[in-house]
Amino acid sequence: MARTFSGIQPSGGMHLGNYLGAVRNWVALQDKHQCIYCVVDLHALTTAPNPADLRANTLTTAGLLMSAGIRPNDSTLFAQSTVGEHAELAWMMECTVGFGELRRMTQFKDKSDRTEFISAGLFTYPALQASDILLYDTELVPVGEDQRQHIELCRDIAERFNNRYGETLAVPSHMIPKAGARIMDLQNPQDKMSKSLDSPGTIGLTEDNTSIARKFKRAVTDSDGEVRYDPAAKPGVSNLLGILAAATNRTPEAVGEDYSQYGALKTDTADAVIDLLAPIRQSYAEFMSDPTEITHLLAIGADKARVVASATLQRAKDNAGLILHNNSYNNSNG
Ligand code: ATP
Ligand code: LTN
Repeated sequence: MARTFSGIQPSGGMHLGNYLGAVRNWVALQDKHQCIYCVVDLHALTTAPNPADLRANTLTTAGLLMSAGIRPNDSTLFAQSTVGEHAELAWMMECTVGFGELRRMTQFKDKSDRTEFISAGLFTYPALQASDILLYDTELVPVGEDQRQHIELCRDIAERFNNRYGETLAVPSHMIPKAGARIMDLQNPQDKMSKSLDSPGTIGLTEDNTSIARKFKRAVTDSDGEVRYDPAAKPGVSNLLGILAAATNRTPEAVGEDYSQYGALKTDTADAVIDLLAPIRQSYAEFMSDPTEITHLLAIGADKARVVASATLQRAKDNAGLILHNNSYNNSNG
């Protein structure tokens, strides 16, 4: 069966953009593929979070994924740091990617502009991401638009590795949804909705209905009064159309034709989002009533992931000329 892999950072509460851009597709793919989903806590270390926050956010992110419909019995759900192969293959990926390639990554440029201490890990972040993906012979990587460049770089890394050392790593493709791939902040519609910005224009996945309705009511639009999908000229209105389209499985252009007033568009978008998120909020409350169960499920997931990851890592090390201690010991002992 084809394999799907994707990851999410435990950098705080998940938001509507994570759900519409990525997680909703993760859930749907479970019926077609063998799916592996990872809470990428090592990636979160790039910005030195408080340890207690990181630990708590890893559990709540896993809880949110299950509340959104990830089934740990069918899929493999685990925390990145518990499968050591990720960090080990990442070094080999760092030696396969070019400094110039990493320097062109727009996520690095954006994030380094916003931080005082720019860690080397923030710069080499896509090499660890390539390791995540390539360890599982992944065919498909469902992500939002902001990750397109990283997945393309991952393909280049895999191809370069294979050219150097012979066929070793499967070359993956990205899956980016037509609607919902880039949800913008409701207060600053020129910026993408983000966990780490902590903006009043972010809609959390477990936010209550009143708060969701209020945030949509206050969403920034413009003063020309025309409902039209035009992200460059009308970012606020286009974002509302994009959200409503993604939530109702239509195109933003088609949704735009149904409205002539901003007020009705805001109300209907809020209602559609409330319908989408209310069941997630309910099941999240149930999941979080027993966090030890989440820890237990993540441990089972890690055991499943390690079986695949260790085989790929051994193959990559062997092909690159690294000595496989276990094998040579076994061989010399018959
Ligand atoms: P951070 O702000 O901490 O960088 P984030 O909100 O960008 O976090 P990630 O953990 O980096 O979230 O991303 C998880 C998944 O959600 C990725 O596939 C990413 O492309 C997708 N995603 C993130 N933000 C959005 C958004 N605003 N619209 C659509 N998809 C998004
Ligand atoms: N870089 C991604 C998170 C991420 C990821 C991955 C996504 C880490 N490893 C592997 C897809 C596949 C982000 O910042 N959203």
